[in-house]
Amino acid sequence: MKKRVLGMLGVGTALALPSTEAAAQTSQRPNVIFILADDVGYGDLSCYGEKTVKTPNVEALASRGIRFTDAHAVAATSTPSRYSILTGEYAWRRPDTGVAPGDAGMIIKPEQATLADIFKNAGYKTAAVGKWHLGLGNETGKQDWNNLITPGLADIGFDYSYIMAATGDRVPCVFVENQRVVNLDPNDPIQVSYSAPFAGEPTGKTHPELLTVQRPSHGHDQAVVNGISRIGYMKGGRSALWNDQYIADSITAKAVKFIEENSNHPFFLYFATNDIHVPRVPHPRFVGKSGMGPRGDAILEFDWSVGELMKTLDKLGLTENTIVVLTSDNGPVVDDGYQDQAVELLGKHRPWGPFRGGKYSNFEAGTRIPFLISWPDKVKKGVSNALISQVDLFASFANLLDAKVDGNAAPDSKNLLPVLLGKNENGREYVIEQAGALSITTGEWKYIEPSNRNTYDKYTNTELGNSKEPQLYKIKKDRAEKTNLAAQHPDKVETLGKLLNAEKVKR
Ligand code: NG6
Ligand code: CA
Repeated sequence: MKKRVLGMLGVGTALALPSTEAAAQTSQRPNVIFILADDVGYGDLSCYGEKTVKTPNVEALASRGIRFTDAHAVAATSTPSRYSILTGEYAWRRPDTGVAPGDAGMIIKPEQATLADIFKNAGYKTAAVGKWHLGLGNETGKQDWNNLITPGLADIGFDYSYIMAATGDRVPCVFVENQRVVNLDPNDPIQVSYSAPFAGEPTGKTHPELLTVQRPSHGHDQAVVNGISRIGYMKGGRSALWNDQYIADSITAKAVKFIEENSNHPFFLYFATNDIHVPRVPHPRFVGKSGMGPRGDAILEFDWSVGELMKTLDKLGLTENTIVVLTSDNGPVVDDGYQDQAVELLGKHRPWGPFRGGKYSNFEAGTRIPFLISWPDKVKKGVSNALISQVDLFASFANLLDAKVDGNAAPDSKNLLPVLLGKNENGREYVIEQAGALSITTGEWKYIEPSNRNTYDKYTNTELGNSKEPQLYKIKKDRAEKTNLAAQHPDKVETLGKLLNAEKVKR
């Protein structure tokens, strides 16, 4: 099937020029780096007022760019959130975008237009490095991990990829570079299953004595890899297993190398960290440094990765003409399934900032995420209170690159380029967010649709924000969603409910 990206207005002209001139034109285009943290909350970064953990590199980025205070992920978990960033489509429009197992088939179909396609079609070199979590191969459970895994990231716009298939806590625990498992010994092939254990292979449940590095607090009792039990079963591939302490080092090194190799060519780097997702096993040089155990230490490690990328840009003279977007896929969680002392050592730290809920929640902390953008050449530094959603990155960058996008692509993405570049604060009229139920916020008001789902998750200690009754909060003032005003403002409930329902039936 044909891709839905039709071509680039600007590139057509550039290609018609003599090649040196064309190259010069191309070289003026800004490089773009997306740094997508995992589970980093609004309150986890010192540039958002956090006092316990210092994140100086992120702070440096914030101080030379724009810090958004009302930015939203589309969903309160990874897979749907990432799906929406890369496709410009609300994940809840598709039933198959929930948290993906490690053997999920490709969720973004090769015929869909992606953010990476936009850049690639504009002549950029494109790369995805780090956590993927959007499936690989044609069909769930049918991948051959011992050969070229196809379709893969090359089919959705990435020239280069070095990824973890899913998450740190899901098998297979290997890096996949350009759709092949790294360091695989053909005599020890990998098998993966999400349905049944492999005969003779120990699991966390059957062999807890093997859990020498971290034990689960809930779930995570299947394959044992590096003294940690995970989700899913895996056999073989011993030479290919990642070393948990070195994940940040490995992916940061690959990202740095990609930048270095493309210093003379515009590039788009999608850098998705494993930090600070569970299992949190930062490198020993960060261990004990935050005083908050592995969760805090992983925040320091994340900050280090950011610093390495920025240092590389500085060294290559690329800082001025590189747009860096830093954000997180969903809100924070403290105990996400391992006994890593995150709860015990949290102290006064508030990962969710002034908001209620957290990862998995319809309450604000689930999807109100940190969001920074810097482009020293063009963007004045400051703070923006504009209402924006990650789903808008697609149309905004398409606009920056003058890309002509087919009408069916990125249906939910709005061009907010002037807002992202700090020219004004005319953000969205409303944003829709997903955490089981849907909610809609105008920045002023927030409405959470009624739902029969659980109100509380005892394992992660999360208020999920579900209620059988409609909920209406004056989110601008009542940031902790303390007072449900639905009964006092039935008109607001009706207007927002109608807006939400109209969005649901679109397309
Ligand atoms: C949950 C996992 C959690 C995390 C999450 C996905 C259990 C008990 N919990 O099911 O640890 O992996 O899925 O997180 O298995 S996300 O940030 O990638 O969406
Ligand atoms: Ca996440």
